[in-house]
Amino acid sequence: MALDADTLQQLLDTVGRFVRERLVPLEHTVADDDAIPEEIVAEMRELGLFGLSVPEEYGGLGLTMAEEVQVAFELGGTSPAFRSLLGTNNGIGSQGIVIDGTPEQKARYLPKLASGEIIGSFALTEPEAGSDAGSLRTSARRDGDHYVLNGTKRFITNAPEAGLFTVFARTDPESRDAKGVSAFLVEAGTPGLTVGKLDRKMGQKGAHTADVIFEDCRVPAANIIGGKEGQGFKTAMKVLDRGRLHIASVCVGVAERLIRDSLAYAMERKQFGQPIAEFQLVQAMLADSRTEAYAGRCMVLETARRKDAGVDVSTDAACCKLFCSEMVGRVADRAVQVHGGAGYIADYGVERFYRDVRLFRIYEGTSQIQQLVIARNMIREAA
Ligand code: COS
Repeated sequence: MALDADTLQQLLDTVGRFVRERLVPLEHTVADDDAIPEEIVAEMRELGLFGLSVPEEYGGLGLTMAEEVQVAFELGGTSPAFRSLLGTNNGIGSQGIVIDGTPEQKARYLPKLASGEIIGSFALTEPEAGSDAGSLRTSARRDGDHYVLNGTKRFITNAPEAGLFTVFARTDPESRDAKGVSAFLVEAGTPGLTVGKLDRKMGQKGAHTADVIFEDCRVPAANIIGGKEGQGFKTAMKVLDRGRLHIASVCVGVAERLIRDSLAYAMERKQFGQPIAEFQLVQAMLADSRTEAYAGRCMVLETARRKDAGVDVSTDAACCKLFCSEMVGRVADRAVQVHGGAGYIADYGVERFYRDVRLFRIYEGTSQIQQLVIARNMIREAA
């Protein structure tokens, strides 16, 4: 349900204040420790940040997409690792249930995801299946009123923290493509499920990924999302359509943060007797970044509003993810350039953002997959 304008503004102000006053001061610590302090996680829970997109009847805030992207703009104002921890509960770790789950699955899991009592995780990618998501090999063999899962999932965000995994596995052993794939809800602690060691990543320290391994892991048949085999790939695609829009909005938020930092530095830093912001070549970098971030903000808001109106935004969500993730890469590069030597030194934090934003062009569909989705849909519409 859409919030009234005042309530939405209050929410955005509260999240903005939380980001500036609680999260920004901890950015270095979180990167150094590769961990988000427990008291911060508790505050996130109190603010309802794990349940932004979960319907109100299951304890979430039930935001519209247009409202959610505005919250994500605010969350982009700090290290992406913070957003990553609550991102899966609002996106790929819960939306399979919200979109396609049975009433029982919704009632059992959504309240815990909305409150942040458990962390949700999305296990699609495998050692040999990433962009070609339909080719996955993890198998799910029916055995009485259970399925037996075997296989390995790779680079799974929040796997070490997760209480619930949405796992994609092949229920039709004869199939080789998307049609034989089903989605399962697998609780952490189920015998046969293990999480590998933490991946050592380029950036986003504090956010964790790891392998998830299934060895004769028995999952109740009631935990197949929607109760039907063969629907898993479509569930994944619907979840990713939404996730791509959310990631695009985080990219806009991070770009705006980097622009603020770059402007502040350029107005303070003096060379040749004046602030470097007075130099037109520096101004060009600031202006280009501002223009691109504004374009990203507009396209994300427009796509979110159209999604709320019931329009199929698969193509536009891919456009948003493609443009905004590439855009924030350019903005981060210019931010390093405006900061000069300081941009390369860890103490200033800009180099950390430069590494952090690199992931946006890769996960939830690479830029090349977005291009492919956009062009395929264009051809389909024209035919
Ligand atoms: N919404 C609903 N259904 C969708 C859909 C969407 N956005 N996209 C595809 N589908 C459906 C198709 O309609 C098709 O259904 P039918 O068989 O009934 O016609 C089915 O899903 C298979 O679609 P398609 O033939 O297009 O599948 P492909 O195997 O060719 O794959 C791409 C398509 C490449 C687009 C897909 O594999 C993809 O998005 N890959 C990237 C995955 C990704 O983001 N990985 C990152 C890791 S997850 S963090």
